[in-house]
Amino acid sequence: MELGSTLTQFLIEEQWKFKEASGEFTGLLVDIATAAKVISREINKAGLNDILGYQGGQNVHGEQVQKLDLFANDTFIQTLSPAKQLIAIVSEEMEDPYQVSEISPKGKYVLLMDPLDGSSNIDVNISIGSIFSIYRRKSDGGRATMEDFLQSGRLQVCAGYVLYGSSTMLIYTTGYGVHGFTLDPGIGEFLLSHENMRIPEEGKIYSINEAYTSHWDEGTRKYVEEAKKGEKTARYVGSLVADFHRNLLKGGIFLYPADSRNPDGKLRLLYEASPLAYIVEQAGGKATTGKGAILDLIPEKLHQRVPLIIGSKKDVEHAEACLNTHRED
Ligand code: P6P
Repeated sequence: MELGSTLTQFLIEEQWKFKEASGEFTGLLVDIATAAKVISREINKAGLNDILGYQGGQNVHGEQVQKLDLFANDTFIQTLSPAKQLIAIVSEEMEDPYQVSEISPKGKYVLLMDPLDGSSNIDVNISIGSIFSIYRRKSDGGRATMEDFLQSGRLQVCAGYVLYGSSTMLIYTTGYGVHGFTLDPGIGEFLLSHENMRIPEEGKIYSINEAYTSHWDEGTRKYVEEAKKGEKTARYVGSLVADFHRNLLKGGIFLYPADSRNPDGKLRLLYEASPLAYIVEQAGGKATTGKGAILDLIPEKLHQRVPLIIGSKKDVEHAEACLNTHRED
């Protein structure tokens, strides 16, 4: 039986295309995949291990932190720190960056992540995900500084996510297409299943939480109204990675816009919107705040929120037109 390319084989073949590549980056992605396997194993038996339910603590944003959020955060840190390629890790679960530079002074990269997004869905067995973004350090030597993290999304060297769903998938881009790998738990390998993923130019799915209709601005209301009049159907999982991945495969648009309660939306720029924006643009789609491309934003704070409208090019352009025609500011 043809096994197909493993993630490691694929990464090494990709690395050979760049004669100056040192292999450090390949090692970093392999370690991310290792962490994903450990997290996937834990998620798949969470109900049995009584790992469900609130840790009782809260994260930096005052949100209840589920045990698996902490487990995922710790797993990435424990797996990636010894690798020596990273000088620091930023995580939704940690107020400040985790400095690794003491043990890896020659590290070239910083990693920003949402270790487990959508964790409120854990208890009800809905797909959840990890999202990551990697940049080259800008500071020269020593501990990582804010300039290493607050970089435009266009400077990402890699962006990816892991979807813990009916199967566990790892999807990533390094600027040379979007590639998807499916975990075969029987052999513990991520196997190439979706090479050069492309998002359909237009889709039939719109994804937004319509419970907030009364808080939307006129432009958002107008877009959703037109979507309803058209051929579209509504799908909303409430788990960003699941909603994004479905649209990447089938086409469609996901919107978490600014509204009267959240003028900057809910989702985080550095480790949610920006990596997914890099992936969707590499797959031929678009990602905008409604006023401009996500990847053109210059971040000001580690945990800053941003409105996110992302998906098929034509759908996002139509949504942008509605938002700008009916802009209230
Ligand atoms: P709402 C999950 O908590 C999350 O961060 C994303 O995964 C998801 O897209 C969004 O929030 C859902 O938010 O306000 O619709 O429940």
